[in-house]
Amino acid sequence: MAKKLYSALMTAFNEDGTMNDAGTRAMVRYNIDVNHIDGLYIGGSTGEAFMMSVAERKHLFKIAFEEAGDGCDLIAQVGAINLTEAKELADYAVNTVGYKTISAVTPFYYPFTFDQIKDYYDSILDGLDTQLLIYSLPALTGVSLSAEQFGKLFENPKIIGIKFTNADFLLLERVRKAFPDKLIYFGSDEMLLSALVLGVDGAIGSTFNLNAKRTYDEIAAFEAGDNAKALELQHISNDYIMDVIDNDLYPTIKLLFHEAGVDAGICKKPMNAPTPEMKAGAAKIYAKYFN
Ligand code: SI3
Repeated sequence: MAKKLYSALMTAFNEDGTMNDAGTRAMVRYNIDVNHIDGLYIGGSTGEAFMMSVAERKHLFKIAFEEAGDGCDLIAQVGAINLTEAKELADYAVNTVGYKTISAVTPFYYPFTFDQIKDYYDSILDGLDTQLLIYSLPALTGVSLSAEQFGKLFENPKIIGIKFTNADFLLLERVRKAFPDKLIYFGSDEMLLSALVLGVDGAIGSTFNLNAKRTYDEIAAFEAGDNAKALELQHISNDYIMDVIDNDLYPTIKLLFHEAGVDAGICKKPMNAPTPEMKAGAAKIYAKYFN
């Protein structure tokens, strides 16, 4: 099966923190029309969803779905520390809007037991005709699941895989070997090549919003057995990713969209508003990697 690339969709905001629908729709279009992306991951970390109200998250699901049409796969990230809200978001995404696939971040902040985490996923899925990707991101959530624990979550047949944002390659290898039929989408863009070697099904990430072509070329080189070319492309991507992180990750990706002619709005506070220095930095990055 061909490996798939998903951009983690950004949400455009105005200076007053309200949603900028035109900007979000324009980023959906860019991903479909210019990147020819396989899919979009909507309302994740890159989408700033954890700083949005339930009403805003629902609205995001609706406009992204409307704009994308059948142009690419869509995954709605419904996870929230408030399980009632996560269930409401899942029900809305699936039954009101029509998403076929959802994802949910592991519940975070409190040190929940594994049984509580399993109950969270089973509760989100209860009564819903859908499929779900576990969103595992230990660096930000503090929640690390073992291969055995992933296996217990997979006992729910609606759970089809993992968005694996983790640099633990032994765990990745163990999960890959134990669950060959489950989907694993890797989420640390700067380590994609190593994850490809371990047999991931694709990747979901923020940096593909602008860097999709180079990443598709890397995957193609890897699949053709040209590891030297794949590594050369990963080196360039990592130079790009490091430059973007140094310039402030999410605000800079929006500034890069501006450089590409897409009015992507800005980030929501407490993320940074773009400064003149950040704008100049983004212009340099765009010229260096995309011209
Ligand atoms: O929206 C999302 O949930 C993601 O994009 C997750 C994805 O794994 C990204 N992680 C975070 C925390 O943003 C990566 O794409 C990440 O931005 C990239 O590898 C740069 O470090």
